Amino acid sequence: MTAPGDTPAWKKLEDDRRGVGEIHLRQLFDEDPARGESMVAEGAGLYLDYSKHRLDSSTVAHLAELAEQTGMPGHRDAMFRGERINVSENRSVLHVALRMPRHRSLVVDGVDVVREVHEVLTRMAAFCEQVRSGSWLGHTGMPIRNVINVGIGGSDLGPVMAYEALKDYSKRDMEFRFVSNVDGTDFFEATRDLDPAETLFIVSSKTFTTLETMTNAHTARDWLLDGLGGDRAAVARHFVAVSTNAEGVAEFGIDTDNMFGFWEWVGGRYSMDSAIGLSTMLAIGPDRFDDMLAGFHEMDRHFLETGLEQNLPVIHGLLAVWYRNFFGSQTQAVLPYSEYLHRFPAYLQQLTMESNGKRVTLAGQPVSTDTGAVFWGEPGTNGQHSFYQLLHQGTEMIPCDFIGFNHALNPLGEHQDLLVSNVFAQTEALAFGKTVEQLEAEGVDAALIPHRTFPGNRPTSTIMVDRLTPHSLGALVALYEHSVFTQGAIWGIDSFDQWGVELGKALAQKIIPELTAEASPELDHDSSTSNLIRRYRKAQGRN
Ligand code: G6Q
Repeated sequence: MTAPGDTPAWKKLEDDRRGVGEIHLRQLFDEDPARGESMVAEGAGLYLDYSKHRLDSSTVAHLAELAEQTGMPGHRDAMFRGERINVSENRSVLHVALRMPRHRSLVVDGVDVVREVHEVLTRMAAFCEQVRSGSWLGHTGMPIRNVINVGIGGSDLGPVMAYEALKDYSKRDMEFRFVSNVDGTDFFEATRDLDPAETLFIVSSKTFTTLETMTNAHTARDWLLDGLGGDRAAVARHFVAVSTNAEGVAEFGIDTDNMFGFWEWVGGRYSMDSAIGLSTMLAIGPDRFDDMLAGFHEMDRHFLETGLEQNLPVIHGLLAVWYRNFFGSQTQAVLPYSEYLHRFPAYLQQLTMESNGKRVTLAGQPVSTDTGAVFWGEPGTNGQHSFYQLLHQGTEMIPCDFIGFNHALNPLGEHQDLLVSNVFAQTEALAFGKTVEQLEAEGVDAALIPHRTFPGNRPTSTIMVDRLTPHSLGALVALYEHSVFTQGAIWGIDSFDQWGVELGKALAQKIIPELTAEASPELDHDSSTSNLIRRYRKAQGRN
């Protein structure tokens, strides 16, 4: 793989940055009034308008050359073939196999992974039918009304986001909750008003060793047994597991017949469409879960089969590279105009920042260019009444994704038209701003003109979707997954490991016994950490 900075395309892009990159969007639209119709791409039911970006079609061609010259398309094909592109963990990266149709086959290391995927999906569907129909009974003979997913990180963020996003399609007479934080408050608040006799826990953990999840799972087991009179046989009717660690699941006391597996080639943050999506399937039902997988798959095919300059995830990823590397943009905002997508930015934070927050190349050398930006966001229109001020008039230029829908799921009066008018108005204002001349023509007081001027030239993508459905959610998530892939491949990094997260898993282990030991422990930390430990011990009445 060639380092991005060593490619001929990089030099052209440096020129573009000094050329078209300095031209105001007002002028770019004056010179090419049709760019709003030509700088668009469509695929898997999504429409991307990237005309309000600080580039022209030749820059897009140069960015596509950068992708070619860094070997991105070959890397993509290697992922789809099941090659071990996660080099630091020596693993294949096959979330795309999770959504391949049943008739397909993908043999990796002698195993047809698609067949295995569908075996698990079939078992999940049978289980979900039982719970949803009320035929799966709890220990005391009552049907399940409450489902609590216990997991963290990739075993939580996808399930929460998908449940919230697809709530309109969910079984409304069931309650779905999610416990992730090791802060006992999370468990307490999730269970305080529930009857254990009607509650099912899904313990979701790829490794089944994660501190937070195992702590919450043990607390859940105690809560259940306390509530149901202590008969350990109750666990089998109220606990199921989603994991790759059958031994750990059995040790916990969950019958492995009630375990839904997945594979080491599914990264946590790429797992919401695996068995980790069991809570999603319980909420929306197996058929709609299939629709979601079909949406993912349609975007996978688009990514694999469409030319780079018409390829949504590729264009999206190239734009991220353009701003990160040529404008020095450190952050990117994601602004979904749907209340149902209120957890989507948090989900994307993990997908993007855990994947591309890397500082060495696949070969272990320091990278020669900046890598992943900070992702953040909130749903519109709420964000407009807070941080959009900085987007419009701050000193930073922050590229934004606006995500809008043609049709509301809850059409009420004129809400939908008002909502979408805000999408269009915001992107227009960010691009074109408001000039001194316009303000003067409006008769604005001269002293106020500097305050009321909007520089514009602030880039946005508009992603329009017909309606939020399981299918379109799948396509939207896959768009971002493959955009992240495109960026990581160009930067030559491993987007599929997460050693920074592993560090967090190990660090607390040393300090736990130092906090809990009866006798004052020997501390060999820095003075700040040791002092904080001593103060905390004192607050607990320990010396
Ligand atoms: C995701 C990360 C991380 C992981 C959690 C939970 O890509 O690896 O967020 O999902 O740490 O891990 P377990 O599923 O093993 O409990």
